[in-house]
Amino acid sequence: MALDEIKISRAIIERYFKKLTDYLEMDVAVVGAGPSGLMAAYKLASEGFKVAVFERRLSIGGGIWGGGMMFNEIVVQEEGARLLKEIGVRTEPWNGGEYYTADAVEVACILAAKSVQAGAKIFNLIMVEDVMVRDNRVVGLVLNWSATEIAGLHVDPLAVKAKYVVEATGHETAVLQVMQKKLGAKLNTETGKVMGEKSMWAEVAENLTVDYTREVYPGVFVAGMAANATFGAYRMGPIFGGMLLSGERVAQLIAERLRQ
Ligand code: 48F
Repeated sequence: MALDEIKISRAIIERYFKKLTDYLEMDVAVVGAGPSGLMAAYKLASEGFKVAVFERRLSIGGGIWGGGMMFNEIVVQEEGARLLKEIGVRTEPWNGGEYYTADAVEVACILAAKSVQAGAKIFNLIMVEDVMVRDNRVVGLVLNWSATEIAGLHVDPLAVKAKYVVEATGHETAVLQVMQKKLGAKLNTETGKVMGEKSMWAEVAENLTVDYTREVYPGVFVAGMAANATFGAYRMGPIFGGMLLSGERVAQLIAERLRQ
């Protein structure tokens, strides 16, 4: 078969632009393709909602790849192992089932594949640089290519609309930071602001991650490490069950709202 470079280019451009234009409006926009964001996308897309994930980096998976201190094994507790098994990741009991381990590469790849196959669209290399607010509610995101930021270019962004946004940018809380900076947004926390993480305390932090998975500003839910950082909880270090469970929880909360 003769290969034609222009046809190959045309195929990429046509397909990508169809995908992007199809997702100018959606039910849920997830910001950040780490474990919490990908699990949220998988669960919501599995229920038939229209979901896109915007990820600033080339690679998706966030902190999964590095396991703990770049040892690429993931540790989860029983509840987290349930979610990994559900998506088809192989887990291995450790110390008679006190914990479970999984290969970090397998977790990242399967979680991403499952969310895409469930119908979520992942847009990598796109960063969320701002939000759109109408009547004190976030109604959309302002996007730009990550490359413009890296190159320090001033290029105007584009925008998408979403009924709900999941802030899953991890320690950075990038979406909330910009909302605070540009809008002086008052968040649903004790101080009205992102409170910042405390030092490591895995047991308490894992439960708080799920508890603090909630709407923090009309239209914006926090999940994963962003939930901890927003509500001033402890960090949990290299245990990932709370991240996955927080993704599941945020999907349940948003699905309830969307069905109303
Ligand atoms: O950090 P990350 O993996 O978030 P998470 O789902 O999971 C945290 C764990 O990986 C780990 C941990 C477990 O014990 O504590 O840290 O809470 O993924 C966050 C993703 O968000 C992307 C970032 O590149 C990463 O892949 N991100 C950050 N800012 C933006 C963004 C932005 N402005 N726009 C788009 N993506």
